[in-house]
Amino acid sequence: MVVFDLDPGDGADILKSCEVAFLVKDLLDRLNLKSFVKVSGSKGLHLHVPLNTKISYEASQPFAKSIAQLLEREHADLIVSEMPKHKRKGKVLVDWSQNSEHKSTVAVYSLRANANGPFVAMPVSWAQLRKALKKGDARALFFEPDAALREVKKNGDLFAPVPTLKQRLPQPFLELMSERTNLRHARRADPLETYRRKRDFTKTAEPPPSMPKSSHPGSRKLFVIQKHAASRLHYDFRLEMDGTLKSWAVPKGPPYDLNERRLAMATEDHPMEYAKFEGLIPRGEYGGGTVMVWDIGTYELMDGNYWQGKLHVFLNGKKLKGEWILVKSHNRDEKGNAWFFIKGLKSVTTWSEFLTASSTCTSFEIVSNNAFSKSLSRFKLIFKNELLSFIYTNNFADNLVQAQTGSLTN
Ligand SMILES: [Mn+2]
Repeated sequence: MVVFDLDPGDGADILKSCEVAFLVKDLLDRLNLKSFVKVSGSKGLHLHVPLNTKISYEASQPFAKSIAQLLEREHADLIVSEMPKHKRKGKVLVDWSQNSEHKSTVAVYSLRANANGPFVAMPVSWAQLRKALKKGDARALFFEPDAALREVKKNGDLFAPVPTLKQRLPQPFLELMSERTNLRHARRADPLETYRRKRDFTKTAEPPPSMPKSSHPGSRKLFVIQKHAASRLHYDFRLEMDGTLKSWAVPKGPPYDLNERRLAMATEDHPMEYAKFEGLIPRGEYGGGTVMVWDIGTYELMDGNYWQGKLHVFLNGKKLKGEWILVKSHNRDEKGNAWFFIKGLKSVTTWSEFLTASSTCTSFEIVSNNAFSKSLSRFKLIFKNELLSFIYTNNFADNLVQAQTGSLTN
C-alpha cells in the first residue's frame, strides 16, 4: 500500500485537499494505478493505493516522494512536498513520508476526536468528492457516526477492494527496492533513527530523513563543513559513508598546522540532503541557531575506516585541500564519542606546486598506489626535513619519473 496524506496548511481547507486529490489521482491513473480516497475525520484527505504485491518502503517511499515533487513542480501555487509549516501557508502538503515503518495513518471508519464533535475517517467516492468540490461544500466531507452508518448502508464498503486488489509500482521503483534492501540488510539498523528522533520536522526546516543514497558513483564522496551558530558556535564536519553523512561537531573548527589536533565529537548520522542545508533552526528546537555551508567538496578515503576508529582522508574542497586524519579517542571518560581531527601531511595537487616544492626535496618515496581508487597515488617527500605528501592523478605519473631523475637526485 502507498498512502498520500493530503494535509492543508493554514489558510487552506479540505476543499483545497480535494483539488489536490484529483491531481494525484490523475497522475496515478496515467500509471495504471487505481486509488481510493477517504476523509481523515480531520481537515485532510488520505489517498490509498493498494498494492498487495511484494513491496517495501525502499520502493514505496521514493515513489510517493517523486509523485509529490512532480506535482509540486507543476502546481507550485497549490502543493508543497516539504513539511515545515510556514511553507504550507494556503497550500496542501502532499505528505509522502507516511510511507515509512515508524509512521501510522488512521484506519478507515475510525473515530477522530475533534473540537466540533467526533468525525469518522470515512471512505468517499470520487463522484462524492467532485460534487462537494463543485458546490464548495466542505461540510459534506465531515461524517458524524450516524451519518457514517447511513453512508455505508447506501454505498456499501467503498474500501472493500483495498485489501485484495493487486497492483504494481512502475518498474524503476521496484528495482530500487532490491538494490536498497540488500544495502540495508547489510547495515541492519536504520542509520538515521537518532537524527529523526531528535527533531520535529513540522518546526525545523532541516531535511527529513530519507533513504540512504550516494552522491556519485565511484570513489569520490561528498564532504561538507557547516558552521553552526547554536548555543555554542561549532563546525559540523560530515563525510558521506554508506549513503548517509557521518558527522562530528568540531568546537574549534578544522586544524591547519601539521599534527595540530582539535576535539571532534561524533554526532548522529545525517541524511545526504543535509549537505546543502543552510538556514535557521528555530530557538528551542534541537541545535537551534543558524547553519551555513562553510566548505563543501569531495574526499577520498586513503586509509582506515570508521568502525576501526581511524580515517585518513584527502579533502578536496574550496577552502580545505589536503590530508586530514580522524582518530577516535581512547579516553574512557568521553563515552566513546570523542575523536581528534588532526591535520595530516601537507599536500600539493598540481604539477606547478609540485615543481616548486620538489626543488628543495631531499628524499622521495612512493607510499602507495591507492587500492581504492585508480586515480589516486600517494607519494612521500622530505623537504628540508619537513614531510610532505603528494596526491597525484595518473596524468602526472610520466612527469614524476622525469622529476625523479632530475631535481630529486640530490
Ligand atoms: Mn551542529
